[in-house]
Amino acid sequence: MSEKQVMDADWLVFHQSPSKPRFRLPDGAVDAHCHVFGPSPAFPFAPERKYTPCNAGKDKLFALRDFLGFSRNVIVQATCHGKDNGAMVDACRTAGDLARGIASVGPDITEAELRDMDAAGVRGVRFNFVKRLVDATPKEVFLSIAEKIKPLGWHIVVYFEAADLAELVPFLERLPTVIVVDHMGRPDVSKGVDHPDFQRFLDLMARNDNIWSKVTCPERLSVEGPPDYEDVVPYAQAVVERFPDRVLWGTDWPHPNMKSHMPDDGQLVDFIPKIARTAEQQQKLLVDNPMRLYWAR
Ligand code: 0GY
Repeated sequence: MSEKQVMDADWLVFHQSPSKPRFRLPDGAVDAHCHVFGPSPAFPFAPERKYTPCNAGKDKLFALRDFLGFSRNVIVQATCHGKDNGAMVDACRTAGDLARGIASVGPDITEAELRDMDAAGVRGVRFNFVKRLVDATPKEVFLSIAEKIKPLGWHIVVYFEAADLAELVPFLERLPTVIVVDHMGRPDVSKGVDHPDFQRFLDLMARNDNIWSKVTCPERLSVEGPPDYEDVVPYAQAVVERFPDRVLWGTDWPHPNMKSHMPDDGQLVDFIPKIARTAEQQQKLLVDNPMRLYWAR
């Protein structure tokens, strides 16, 4: 008998009636960081998960895509599904050319399994170092996975907390593919852009032109909070202005583990012109960069 999967008592469900963004997205805009949760029981959550979310399936994701004015999604495997990429791959297959995926795999993944996922639209793997989300994986294991996915032309998405960056730098600089850092490496925005921690992240990007950043999740990083998330603006602006060709943006729908509040996805879209202030920056952030990384073939 499978266990009944009831969402955590303190789980916040995604916004049920987001506002229509005032910012008009450029044609062909990509939501390059979002997830699907289940729906369970068709796609059960993994036994080793650290949280049990609400169901948030592909139909709801695609409806939000259309409502906000996006054309495409990059669906990132969420840790609540462990290494069972079924829900994410199913969503990619349903969307066809309108979605790409990022998987979570173990070192025992076979070439045939990778090729199967590639055919469904998967273009990378995620290495997660956030301790509240996953049990630690040895770096040697990640390096062996990196070698396996490299021949497919895939890249690696990394998720870590700012406090862990210094220790991770040598490892990141050994990875043989494009690397996409989630949420600007999660800076502590109370410290200021000039703080050595954030400067370390900018330096890492400056030294390594294979390292990209998602300028995502003001709702997670902000101390000030909604609706404007003003304290996150200087951080995202700094990354966009310095590395306009290596940035991506996404909603992070359905916003796992948000405890302070549930963001209005329309307001999140309205954050974009504050951090990418010119039409050229917006075109790169929302269309050209994700298309180059995810839809080149
Ligand atoms: C995010 C952030 C989080 C969760 C996950 O896969 C996940 O469970 O990514 C988080 O809790 O910070 O990028 O969605």
